[in-house]
Amino acid sequence: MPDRPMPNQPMPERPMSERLLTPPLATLVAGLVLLAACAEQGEEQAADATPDNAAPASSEAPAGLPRSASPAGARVFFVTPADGDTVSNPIQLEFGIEGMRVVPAGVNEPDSGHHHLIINAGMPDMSWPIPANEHYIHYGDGSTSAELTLEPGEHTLQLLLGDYLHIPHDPPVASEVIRITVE
Ligand SMILES: [Cu+2]
Repeated sequence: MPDRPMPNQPMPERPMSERLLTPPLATLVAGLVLLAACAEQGEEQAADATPDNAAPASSEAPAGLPRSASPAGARVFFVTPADGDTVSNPIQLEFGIEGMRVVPAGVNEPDSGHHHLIINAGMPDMSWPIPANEHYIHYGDGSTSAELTLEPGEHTLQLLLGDYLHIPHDPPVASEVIRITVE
C-alpha cells in the first residue's frame, strides 16, 4: 500500500492503544477530535487572517488532546490510608484536594476535576483520557472517599486528577505514590 501524504491535522500519529478502544472512551475521543477541530476553526476565524482552507501552521500542539490548566500549588493527596499503613479489606480511602474543586465528570469548570486512583501502575499518558481498568479507577461521580478490596500483600496507590473529559491537567495534579500492605 503506497504511503499517502496526510493533510496537516490534529489526529494523533500514535496508534490508539487498546485501552482507549472501550466503547465509551472511543466515543469520547471521537467527540474530542471534533471539538478540537471546532475550536481550531474558531481560532482561525478570530485571527481573521488565514483563508478558510489553510491548515493552521501552529506546530506547538503535540499529538494528543487539549488539556485543562491546573492552578499553581494545586494538589491531591490521601487523607487515608497513609504511606506504609497496614490495612484490611475493605480498605477505606479518603481523597484530599487543595487549590481545586472536585466536580463530577462532564462538568467543565475552571480549576476542577475528579479523582482517579492508580493501583499498582504508573502514571498514564498525559495526552489522553485516563484509562479505565483495574489499575485506573475513575470517581466520575465526584466521590472523595471510596472502599476498595485488594489481594493480601503490598500495593501502591496514587491519585491523579482528571478534567471533565478524564484527561490529566497541565501540569498534572497527582499525589505521591503510597505503599500499603493488605492483610
Ligand atoms: Cu475519569
